Amino acid sequence: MQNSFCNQKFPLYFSGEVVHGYGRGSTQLGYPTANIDTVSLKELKEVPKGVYFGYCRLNEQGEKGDVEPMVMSLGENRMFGNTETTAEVHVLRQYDHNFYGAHLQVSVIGYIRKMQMFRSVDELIEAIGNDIRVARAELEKPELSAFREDPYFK
Ligand code: RBF
Ligand code: MG
Repeated sequence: MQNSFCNQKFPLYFSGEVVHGYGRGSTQLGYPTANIDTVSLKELKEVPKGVYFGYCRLNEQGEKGDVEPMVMSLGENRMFGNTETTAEVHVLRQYDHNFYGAHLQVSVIGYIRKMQMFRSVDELIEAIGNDIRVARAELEKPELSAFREDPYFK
């Protein structure tokens, strides 16, 4: 499958350990993100920066979790003056704990938009809300339903 706005081939699989980020996602934005360790990021070097959607699974203490929908940002968080590339996954499910040290498997199945520089944090928050609506709508499409059952998650 290929997306018309982005020449990346999907699905794109990667996995890695959840590491500490800047701690802004949950506090400032209201959208907590699991940041993936930089070793795994090398696998993403050739992948265009941007906002993506797909599925992920969180494996904690060796226990496989459920496959959950997610949105992901890949790039520099220019809004906050960061210059290093990060991959951050926001899981579309409410959790009451953080994921530090957990192993996250990710299957990226589509591209949403480019990373942007917004005029305010409020505009970024609004954009993320919209990304989530786009992701949910895409993932409801029958032609994408098989990705939840991907053998990658078996
Ligand atoms: N940061 C940006 O600077 N520009 C963006 O367009 C942007 N889009 C994002 C979209 C999603 C779905 C998510 C989860 C994050 C996005 N971020 C973006 C990253 C955001 O700045 C980051 O998660 C927080 O600063 C916490 O590190
Ligand atoms: Mg984070």
